[in-house]
This record gives sequence, C-alpha cells and structure tokens, in this order.
Amino acid sequence: MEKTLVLIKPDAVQKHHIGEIIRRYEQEGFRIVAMKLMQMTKKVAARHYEEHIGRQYYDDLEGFMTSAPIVAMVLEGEDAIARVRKINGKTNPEEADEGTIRKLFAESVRRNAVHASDSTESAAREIPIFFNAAEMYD
Ligand code: FUP
Repeated sequence: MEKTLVLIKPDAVQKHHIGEIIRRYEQEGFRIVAMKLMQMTKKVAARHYEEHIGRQYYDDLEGFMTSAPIVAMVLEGEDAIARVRKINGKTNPEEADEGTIRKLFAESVRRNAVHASDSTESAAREIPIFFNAAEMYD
C-alpha cells in the first residue's frame, strides 16, 4: 500500500468541483486517510514547491496557490502514486488524456485543478507539510 498527497487547487475549489474530484478517487478504489480544507500560506507554498523556487513562473504559482482555500488529502492504495498521477493527467490540460481530472477541470498549466506527489520520495516529503501523525487515519 502506498500513500500520496493530493491537493485540490483553488481553481477547482472555487468552481465547486471538490465533490466530483473526490468521488473519482473513491470510485478508483483509493481510501482517504487524511483530509482538510485550508488556505496555503507563502511559507507552506515555498516548502511544497521548493524545487520550483527561482523559476520564472514561481511568483505566479505562489500567488495562485495562496489565493483561496485548497483541499489537502492523503490517498492510500496499491500503486497510489503512479495511479493518481495517471487519473490526474498531464500538467498542461491541452496534453491531458480524455477522462483525466485535468482534461475535465483544468483551465491552464497553472490553474490545473489538482496536485499529486510524483514519487515515493516526494510523497514522504510532502505529506508531513500538510498533516501530522494524529491527523492520519488507518
Ligand atoms: P505536476 O507534477 O504535474 O504538478 O507539474 P510540475 O511539477 O511540472 O509543476 C508544478 C506546478 O507548477 C504546476 F502544477 C503548475 C506550475 N507551473 C506553472 O505555473 N508553469 C509552468 O510552466 C510549469 C509549472
């Protein structure tokens, strides 16, 4: 069993897609083991997107991610990291496969509806940014 961090980003929260997105993950067989509605601070955004600091798009990314509430959750399941990335689709919605969450709901590379950890190392680094042990359920 693997755990992965998923964020429903401000664009999807503001367009009332939380329910549809969570339903998709549950239908695909994942278990929600942690979840909260929260607004990212610049500090949390910098920790979460530390490898993007200094890129030309970072300020816009930070501004967007801190602009309104997000839903943070930890999903658990077999091969969860790769499978959730597949369900989410490519970063750029124009390149995302039909039926993926980003194809359905993303507006652009920045306003792209969801985040999911891209490796076991990323998941291990990202999950504690959002949840402590007492907030995770088995
Ligand atoms: P992903 O792993 O699919 O979330 O994508 P990346 O790690 O490549 O990028 C993380 C986030 O940076 C994207 F979700 C949106 C933002 N980004 C931009 O805003 N512009 C870019 O050119 C690339 C990424």
